[in-house]
Amino acid sequence: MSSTTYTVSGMTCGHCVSAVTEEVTKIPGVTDVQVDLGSGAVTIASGTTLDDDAVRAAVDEAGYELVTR
Ligand SMILES: [Cu+2]
Repeated sequence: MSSTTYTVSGMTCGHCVSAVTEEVTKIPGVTDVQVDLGSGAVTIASGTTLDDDAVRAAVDEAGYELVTR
């Protein structure tokens, strides 16, 4: 079990938060997703090592941009 914090740009409201949470939750192995709207921090807990490309793709799918890692 590990957790990684990424930064996502473009989120402006609770709807954005739920869109990102929904897509990221679909990544295999992800057990929890916490989004801080103010800072854009997205903390992802997973049972396996996260694939940064999968996170990037999920955030992109939601309509936002991964700005770190
Ligand atoms: Cu929004």
